[in-house]
Amino acid sequence: MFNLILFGPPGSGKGTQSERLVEKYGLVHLSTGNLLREEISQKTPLGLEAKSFMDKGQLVPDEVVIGMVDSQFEKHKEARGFLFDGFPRTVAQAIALDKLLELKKTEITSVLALDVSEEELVKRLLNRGKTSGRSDDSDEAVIRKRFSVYSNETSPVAEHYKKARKFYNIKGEGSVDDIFDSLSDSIEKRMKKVL
Ligand code: B4P
Repeated sequence: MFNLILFGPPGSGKGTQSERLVEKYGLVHLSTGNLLREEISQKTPLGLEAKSFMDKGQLVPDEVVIGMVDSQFEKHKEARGFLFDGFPRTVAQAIALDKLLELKKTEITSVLALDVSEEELVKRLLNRGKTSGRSDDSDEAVIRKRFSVYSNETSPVAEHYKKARKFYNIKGEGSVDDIFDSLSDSIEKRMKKVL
């Protein structure tokens, strides 16, 4: 299997690039943000719990997110690989993911991290907030809170994968097409080694 993580702060383009990458490489797209928003729109108990965290710019508790990922694995037993988008966001989630993949006799191939300045991120998210109806994108204070959560809880995940020599930085500013080309180049280098 070929399992990728697309990593980066809120608004760095993980969702945008993932949609194209899964199509090009035939991977299953596993976006925890999208899964949570689906639960919210269906007003499930999990969705109602998640919304209270997301609206404040906080992370949804690890056990909720890990359970959700586990059931996606069950649903896609035949996948040739996964693209994880927005997951893992804590070291506990990264450790849980390693274990889940080990049970499937596979592992993360590489982590591609999108580098974008904070000023550009705020601009993108406020802009999306105008049209998406996402409550976590409309308020600059909530956006700033998401950055502080990212730097405290999510950036240590980078260290986890750096230690495993699986972490690669990619310039995340510029046109969507140029960033997609850089990601594709990096993926194809790793694919040659794995497949
Ligand atoms: P997510 O849904 O993962 O979303 P995100 O981090 O806000 O954005 P992403 O990086 O995907 O940006 P996008 O491509 O859309 O998380 C939302 C919330 O869910 C979290 O805050 C948290 O509460 C919860 N959550 C999710 N996963 C969790 C987990 N594992 N554990 C706990 N909680 C979790 O791009 C953003 C905007 O930029 C778009 O409008 C796009 O059009 C624009 N854009 C993209 N690329 C661009 C480019 N090159 N130039 C200009 N604009 C660009």
